[in-house]
Amino acid sequence: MVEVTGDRRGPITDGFICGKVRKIAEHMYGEDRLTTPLVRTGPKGSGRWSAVSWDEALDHVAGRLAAIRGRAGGEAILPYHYGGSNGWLTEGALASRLFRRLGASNLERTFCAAATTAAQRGLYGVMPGVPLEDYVHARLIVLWGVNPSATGIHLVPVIERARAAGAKLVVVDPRATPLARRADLHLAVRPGADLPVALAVIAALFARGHADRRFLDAHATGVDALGVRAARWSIDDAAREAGIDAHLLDRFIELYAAASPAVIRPGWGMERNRNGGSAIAAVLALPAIAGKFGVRGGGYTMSNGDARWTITAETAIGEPAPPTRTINMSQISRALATVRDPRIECLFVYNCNPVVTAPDQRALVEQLARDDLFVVVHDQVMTDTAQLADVVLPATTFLEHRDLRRGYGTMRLIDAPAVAAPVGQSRSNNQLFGALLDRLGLTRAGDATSDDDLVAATLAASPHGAELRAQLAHGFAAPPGGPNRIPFVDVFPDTSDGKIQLVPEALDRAAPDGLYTYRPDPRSEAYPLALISPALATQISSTFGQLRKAPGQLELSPGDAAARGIHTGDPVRIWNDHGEVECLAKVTSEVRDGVCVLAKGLWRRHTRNGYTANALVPPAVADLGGQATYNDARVQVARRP
Ligand SMILES: Nc1nc2c(c(=O)[nH]1)N[C@H]1C(S)=C(S)[C@@H](COP(=O)(O)OP(=O)(O)OC[C@H]3O[C@@H](n4cnc5c(=O)[nH]c(N)nc54)[C@H](O)[C@@H]3O)O[C@H]1N2
Ligand SMILES: Nc1nc2c(c(=O)[nH]1)N[C@H]1C(S)=C(S)[C@@H](COP(=O)(O)OP(=O)(O)OC[C@H]3O[C@@H](n4cnc5c(=O)[nH]c(N)nc54)[C@H](O)[C@@H]3O)O[C@H]1N2
Ligand SMILES: [Mo]
Repeated sequence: MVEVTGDRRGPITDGFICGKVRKIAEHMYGEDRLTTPLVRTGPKGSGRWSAVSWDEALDHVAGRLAAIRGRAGGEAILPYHYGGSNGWLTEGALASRLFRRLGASNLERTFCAAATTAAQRGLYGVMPGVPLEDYVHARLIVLWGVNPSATGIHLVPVIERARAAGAKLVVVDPRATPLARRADLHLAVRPGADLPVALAVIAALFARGHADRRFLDAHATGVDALGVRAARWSIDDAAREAGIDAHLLDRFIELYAAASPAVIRPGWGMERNRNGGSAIAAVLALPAIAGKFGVRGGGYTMSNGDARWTITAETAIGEPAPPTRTINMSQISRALATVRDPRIECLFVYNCNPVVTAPDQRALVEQLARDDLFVVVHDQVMTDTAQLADVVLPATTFLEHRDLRRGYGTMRLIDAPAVAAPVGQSRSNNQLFGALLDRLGLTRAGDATSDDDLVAATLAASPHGAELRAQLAHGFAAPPGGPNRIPFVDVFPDTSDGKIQLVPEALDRAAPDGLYTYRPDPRSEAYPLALISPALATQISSTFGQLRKAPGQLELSPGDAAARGIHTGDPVRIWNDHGEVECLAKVTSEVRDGVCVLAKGLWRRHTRNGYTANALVPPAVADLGGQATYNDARVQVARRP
């Protein structure tokens, strides 16, 4: 493998890719790459390992799984995986078959997009949003808690083309992101205050006669109920809560009401706090209230995972999910400490690096270091999580195994072949889990086991399988119905009555205080600053963190820094009741007062005391979906002497 670049056949990729994945060769062939199975020989975390053969490693792991299951029951085993960058073959597939047949505990996967998915499904069901390509048609683009310059670079040129044709740009973000600096309007809200802002917009749209009554009568229920809840928020009150100028909010309302096509791109920054689910629901309600659907480039876009692919891995897995208990991955520190009957005795980690991506890092590190917890990690490099494992197994990268994956934003599916020889003895997830199924006597006649068979079984289970297979043979497939459907022209909600549920009953019951109820900012005298941990352009998740040389930096506003006598380059301490981080400060007017930033994806080596932003993130969950609340940390900061 010498170079990776963007496919020119894709209308969105258009020949370029992010700087992050361009580093893949360094990752594949670098010194941190795992090349053989390793078994711990010293105390946990000591870094003392002995290299063993795959046969020895598999015998050891299978033996421990069988022993734990025999003594304590299958639920004492917890598979721990996120798989944000994985497709159908490497996330799920044979791993699901293995852990289902073992009767292991289920994992509720809530690091990302859990609140968003709950809200979106509740309001619209499974409905594809506005294709990113269609943003060129928009007259107004609203980026709400999203930073495409770092996390969705292929949208940036589309936005620029729309702007060149006269479109306006609004950004709602506590930080002055690159696009916020170029926007027509930037609402620098306090983290967690999007809900009052969106409700005040809804209330004003109703009060000023901007609500599209004809559209709502035809396509929505819960209109009056939402109107009543939104009416609790005036523009002045919402602006005060969000710490923004009320005139700017007023301007946004008028811009949004007047523009068509208008499209909202909500990101994942706003879901990660106590109000996240209600906030995203209120934002997703805006295009319905204001009648923005029904034209090309009008509406909203989330991940477009809901493109109605009609594909499921269930047939290929060949084993229904057992009714075993469910553990929320975002509360793993507590689960390991407190869950009983049975206690979790084995954590099997793959596609995940929880030591630096899960909340409540200090407590999690303590739990993982326990001698009575058997930890297996399957990964490509020696991650911070692998450091604390009993057994480390070398995994292939996406260039060394096949995967069937869909775009995150784009409505495209690709069957990506292995194009490079696996480094060392690395094995794919299906090779690993297939071997464990065999060793544990859990493989059954008729199981699809090879990647070929798994892909064939997955496509065969789709009513559109033949059509998808034919397209895949030519590079990539579009969802049945095409990649450029217009919401409310070509696609409609698939809720029970086919209408938008503006106050879905199930969500109203699920949210602790009812949907659209604001829970106040948790800042206190002791912890007055909101710490958020967004992505950087150079680093988005924890992947490739081993290649990063630069130390972590806490970004502070000039006002907050001056109040604490802090200058750029100073060593600082950031703390709250959950943990403490020691790193360097950077003073910048790109963050608003009251907010500080420590990027996500840092590894333990990037700070002085070996803890990252995740040490300050509470193990609490958002109002919907069991979502992790990464941006709900409140902290104090001081200069270190
Ligand atoms: N190349 C590449 N692209 C990726 C990924 C990758 O690995 N590689 N990963 C993908 C993944 S998993 C994800 S989740 C996405 C994340 O994509 P984004 O949603 O863009 O990610 P973040 O940087 O977490 O947050 C976006 C913005 O939200 C702001 N924010 C924080 N809190 C709040 C709030 O309360 N309200 C508002 N309005 N804004 C807030 C932050 O300042 C930040 O600028 O990126 C995806 N994109
Ligand atoms: N503080 C803070 N923390 C956050 C967030 C935040 O905003 N703030 N955001 C959260 C978000 S949006 C996300 S998506 C999560 C991501 O959380 P994680 O999923 O834990 O993070 P990744 O860096 O994507 O880790 C994936 C790991 O899987 C490995 N891997 C990749 N492919 C394979 C494979 O095929 N097989 C195996 N066995 N391993 C593989 C990679 O080498 C990497 O170590 O982080 C969350 N953590
Ligand atoms: Mo994510």
